[in-house]
Amino acid sequence: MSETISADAHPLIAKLGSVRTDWRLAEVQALLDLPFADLIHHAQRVHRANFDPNEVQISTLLSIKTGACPEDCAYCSQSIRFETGLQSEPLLDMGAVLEKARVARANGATRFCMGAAYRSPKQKQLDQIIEMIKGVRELGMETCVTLGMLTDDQARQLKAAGLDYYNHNIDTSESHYKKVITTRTYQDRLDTLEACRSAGLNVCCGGILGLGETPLDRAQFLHTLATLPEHPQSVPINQLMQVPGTPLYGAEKPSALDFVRVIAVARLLMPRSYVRLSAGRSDMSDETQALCFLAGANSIFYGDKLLTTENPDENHDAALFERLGIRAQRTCNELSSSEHSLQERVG
Ligand code: SAM
Ligand code: DTB
Ligand code: SF4
Repeated sequence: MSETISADAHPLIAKLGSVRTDWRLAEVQALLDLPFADLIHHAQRVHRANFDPNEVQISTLLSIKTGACPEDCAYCSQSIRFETGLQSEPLLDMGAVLEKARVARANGATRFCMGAAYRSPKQKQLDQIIEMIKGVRELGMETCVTLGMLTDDQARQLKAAGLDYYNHNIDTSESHYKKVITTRTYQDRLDTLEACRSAGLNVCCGGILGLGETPLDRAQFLHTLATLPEHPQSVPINQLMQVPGTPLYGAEKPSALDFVRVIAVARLLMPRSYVRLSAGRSDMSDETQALCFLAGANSIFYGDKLLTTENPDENHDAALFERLGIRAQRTCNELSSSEHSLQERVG
């Protein structure tokens, strides 16, 4: 019998667990290609070294300005260029936003994420959103907004207002990005991410699988994330929500196992970041989601709506958490004890 070399003796495996921003593309590809059992073993090992493996952070999304977006992102229901049948809505008022935030808090969310269909916000819009951020923070929740491209000054204003996270996704590899979006460049995305980082905001940055990308695109996408000057504190991995009328409607879906592999490699590349199992859970079995948690995903969007598309209903998620013995992470300082919350049901 020929002598086999232990996979654990491989220099790449031996280095797993340390926080690095100098990953090589070949290393990312080697991780994506590991035998599935080895990949999950290492991802779970690194996950346990940094997080409670039975705890998941809960965020809730609200679209505060819907549709009529001038950008041409080929996946998006909100672009003005595609006939998706979406009803556009102007910026919500403060009362409506706070009402939704209270409900999300009562349901166990500790972070409230507000999304707007802008290319970039105008000062008047930013001023209104800054008031919303302050209001949501007063409820004791963490805040996240996603408003498109920001200048350095806008990022600083958001930081001064107390914003916790700015979401801005790179979506895919640089070369595939050009095929999905023509109205801005990958460098535009990287510039906004840098504006947020230098303003001291926590960065939430990830992407979407199922945009017609190749395995190399997925490796390059993960490599770009993991070689940013600092790892994003939160890394949302979305599966495309296919919207009739968008160019990517009907695109090939990633296999469940390929999706889990990407989650596991994100966990290995960015050991201390929250990896969010984001859009697409309504298309996934409970078993696929369980594998994602095993692979190191530790955050979800909770609530039956994402921005404009569906998400699993709260009862289904509460039951899934219970079956898996997962607790919702408690970081919210003002949870109401009398309300019927996910925390109380499964915490
Ligand atoms: N307009 C801003 C922007 O694009 O930066 C913020 C809102 S936009 C809806 C936020 C993110 O949602 C996008 O960057 C994209 O990654 C994700 N997204 C949009 N449509 C999606 C879909 N159909 N499926 C999965 N993710 C989607
Ligand atoms: C992210 O990565 N996923 C969220 C959040 N950031 C803003 C958005 C998902 C949107 C899914 C499509 C929709 O509901 O319109
Ligand atoms: Fe506009 Fe954002 Fe949708 Fe692109 S993803 S069309 S920028 S709302």
